[in-house]
Amino acid sequence: MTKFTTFAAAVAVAACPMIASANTAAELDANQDGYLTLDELQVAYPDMDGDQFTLLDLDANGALDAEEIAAATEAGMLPAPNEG
Ligand SMILES: [Ca+2]
Ligand SMILES: [Ca+2]
Repeated sequence: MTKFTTFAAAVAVAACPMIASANTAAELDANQDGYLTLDELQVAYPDMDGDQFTLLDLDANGALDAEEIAAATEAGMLPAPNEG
């Protein structure tokens, strides 16, 4: 069983879910659930308010998924934070 457990752990690491295409979004995703909430966005974008967030949250589920983040970025509404 030890061998199997080790193998399973290795697979789990290799299969670690990736957030689609957005490193920045992944970094902002504090709880790593794959979605950015207003609170998470405000860490990088303190000026983001509820009205802006509502505009970005296309399906109005209270969180931005990868598609919504990509759309917001393309629209210039979610500028990449300065990278040092
Ligand atoms: Ca999150
Ligand atoms: Ca959404």
